[in-house]
Amino acid sequence: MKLSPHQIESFQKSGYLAVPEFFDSQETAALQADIARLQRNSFLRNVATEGDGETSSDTKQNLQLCPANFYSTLIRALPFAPNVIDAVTSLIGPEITLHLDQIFLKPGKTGMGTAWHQDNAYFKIPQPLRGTAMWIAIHDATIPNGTMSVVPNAYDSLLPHERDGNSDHHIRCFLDESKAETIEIKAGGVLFFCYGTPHCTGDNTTDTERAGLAYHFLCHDQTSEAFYTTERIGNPRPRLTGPHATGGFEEYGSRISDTWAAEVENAISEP
Ligand SMILES: O=C(O)CCC(=O)C(=O)O
Repeated sequence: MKLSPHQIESFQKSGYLAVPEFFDSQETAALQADIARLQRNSFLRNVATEGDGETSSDTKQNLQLCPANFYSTLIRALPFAPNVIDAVTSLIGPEITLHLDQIFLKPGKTGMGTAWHQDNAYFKIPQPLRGTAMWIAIHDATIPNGTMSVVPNAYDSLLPHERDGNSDHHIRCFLDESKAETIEIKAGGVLFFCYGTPHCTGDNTTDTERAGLAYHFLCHDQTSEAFYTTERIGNPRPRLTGPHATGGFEEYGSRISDTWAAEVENAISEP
């Protein structure tokens, strides 16, 4: 899927872009099956706390796995998929690197949202429009199950952030929520939002779980040498395009590009 000039302009103006049906039904089924496997094996951790930012909550759940690529060759392969590389380079390219990947899963009824924040409060790149999240709706993301909200045209200035008492590590900001847009998106759809765009998710008030798989990409011109070495803290940061890109070989020790289609087949054919 190639993004149109209108979509690219819309992202660059408002700081976000929703793309329904970015992944087809087979790819979406593969991601659903693989995330169910990770959950079955208890790889996701409840990061929700009782308001003090420390005490693990028994009643609320914000299940997270970060990074997830160590546990799933499918999740590892996805950023190398040609349509992902095409879309991300057209938004923030030309030389793009995968910064981070993570899963957020909100069980039915007890699932808790993630508070308002700007990713650049964590990442601190010089130009917040040169990095983007790609948040994939693994299940239909609706208002009742706490889909993503964003504030458009607000990426330029970094708001003050503080520790979020409802999470053991997240930070949060406070803003005028009347400017927010809540985006409902079916499973397989994608929401791109740049590192400066304020965003949050809501509680899941339905009976069924909802997950999002988030990747963060940035343009190489926003990085330093330390980004790939001392600041990496054990998480590979594969270069996806540009003269240093090796199809994942340098970062993972084997070629990952061209494996997406086979990984999808594999994930859906597993019992
Ligand atoms: O899915 C969520 O609850 C939050 C995702 C998020 O904040 C992010 O991807 O930056």
